[in-house]
Amino acid sequence: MIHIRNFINGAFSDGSEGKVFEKRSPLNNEVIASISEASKSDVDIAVASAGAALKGPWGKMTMEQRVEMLCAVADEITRRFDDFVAAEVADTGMPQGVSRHMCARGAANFKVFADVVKNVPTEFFETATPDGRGALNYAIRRPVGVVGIVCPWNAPLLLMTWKVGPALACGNTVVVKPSEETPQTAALLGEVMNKVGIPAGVYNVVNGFGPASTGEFLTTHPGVSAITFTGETRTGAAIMKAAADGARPVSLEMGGKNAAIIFADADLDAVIEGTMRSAFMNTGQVCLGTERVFVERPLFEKFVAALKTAAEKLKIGVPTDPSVTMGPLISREHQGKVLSYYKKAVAEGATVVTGGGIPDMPGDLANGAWVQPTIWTGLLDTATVCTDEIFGPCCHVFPFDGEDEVIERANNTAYGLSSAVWTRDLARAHRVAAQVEAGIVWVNSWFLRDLRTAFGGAKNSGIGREGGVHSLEFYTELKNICVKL
Ligand code: NAD
Ligand code: 6OD
Repeated sequence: MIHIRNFINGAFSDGSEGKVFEKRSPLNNEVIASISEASKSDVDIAVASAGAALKGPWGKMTMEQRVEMLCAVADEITRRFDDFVAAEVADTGMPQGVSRHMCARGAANFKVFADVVKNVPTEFFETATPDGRGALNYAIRRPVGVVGIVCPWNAPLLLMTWKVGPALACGNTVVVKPSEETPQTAALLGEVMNKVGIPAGVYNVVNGFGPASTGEFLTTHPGVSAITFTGETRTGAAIMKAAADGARPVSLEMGGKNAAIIFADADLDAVIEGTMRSAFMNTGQVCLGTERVFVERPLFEKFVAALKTAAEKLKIGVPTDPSVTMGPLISREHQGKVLSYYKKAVAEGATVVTGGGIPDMPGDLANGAWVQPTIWTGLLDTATVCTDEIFGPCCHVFPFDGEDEVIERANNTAYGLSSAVWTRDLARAHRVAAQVEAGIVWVNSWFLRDLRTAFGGAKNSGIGREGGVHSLEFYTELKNICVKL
């Protein structure tokens, strides 16, 4: 069993109150790690260290020096890639191939934002003045300060570095609160930071829970100038309330109940491949994943049969087996939640096309957080499993008859994170994509990411956009300087 400590002011430390919590393996529910919980005073020290680093060595570096260091962080993540993958796999249970894909983003998130800050243009205006001499206006960007980063468990390294990368590239310092379920990669990143010589206090990690624990201590801390969060919508709302004290900016990436819209002219093989990934990748624990699948009626039966065949070919098992394509859920607690939705679907009259229960697992794996990939048909759009975010390997497939109808039905949700539209008719693809209420719409693809593009959710799925120059809007203060000539 390993022990994970907090990383504060460049050093690993146990919590000052001596509190420790356990992390259990998703594979068999055995305890695999003990984690030091940061106390309120540990969070105070972390925030103070971040503030001091901002005024000290980090704040005094040129942008070029910072960018060079962040590229070194990316290189060191790549050098220790197998360690990151092993840590992430142990925490989450995701198949190694999935984790390798996710962890590669850990390095990319530093490289890309190092590039973005180097190349960002600024605005400049020549202004007329009454005396005819004129004035020059130009804008510069300054860091916002200490950024509090609160992370979820489903893609721990990717989602943490997606915030840490741009925050540091813009000259801020950070205090990160990893999910209590996935503390390992945040700790490893502390080792990386020290190895490449990032000054103490620039990157801090405080472990713990949400309410009345580290998450709340961090988000209510007056020394934190901005808060960026990824997680459930109701947690985001609580964090927004905390940020209101001190009128601090928030960036919130939250839940989804995303729709795929599949027209009968779509390339069926591509649609099945894309829908398999969007419904079942990472055991359905992807915020951008598809839990509502709308299929144009002429293709409906064929699509359901093909998706069922493909889902039944998923190989469930331990992540270290390279032939395994689906691991367990994150925890027994989450398994209970997902299984309760499997029951509700049946109670509300769903036809279970495949799955609906727990797979038979040998030996101690029977204690793990396994569920079957599950497909339903036959429910109304308003059924509980068609409206709540489940965050498991499941989807409901509905037939539809027309473009206007499907747009209305796809938009009939409180969420608005992403959507995937599948058709060979380009004009229709543009029409539908423009009308779907979501921050991201993929056409004939899913989870194809370019980190320079805007990322975020509409409606209850988010507030603000990050990615490329949009991240600069959150992680910097834009200052206008007006020079009278
Ligand atoms: P969660 O909201 O339960 O927890 C996220 C983090 O917030 C954890 O670190 C938790 O300890 C902390 N937290 C909880 N309550 C808090 C409080 N009151 N104050 C401060 N911190 C608090 O989410 P989760 O279960 O870890 O992740 C799954 C959810 O995340 C899903 O809803 C999923 O859709 C969403 N998600 C969204 C995106 C996106 O980009 N939109 C990406 C990944 C996951
Ligand atoms: O690709 C990203 O930048 C991103 N934020 C992905 C989110 C995945 C959610 O599970």
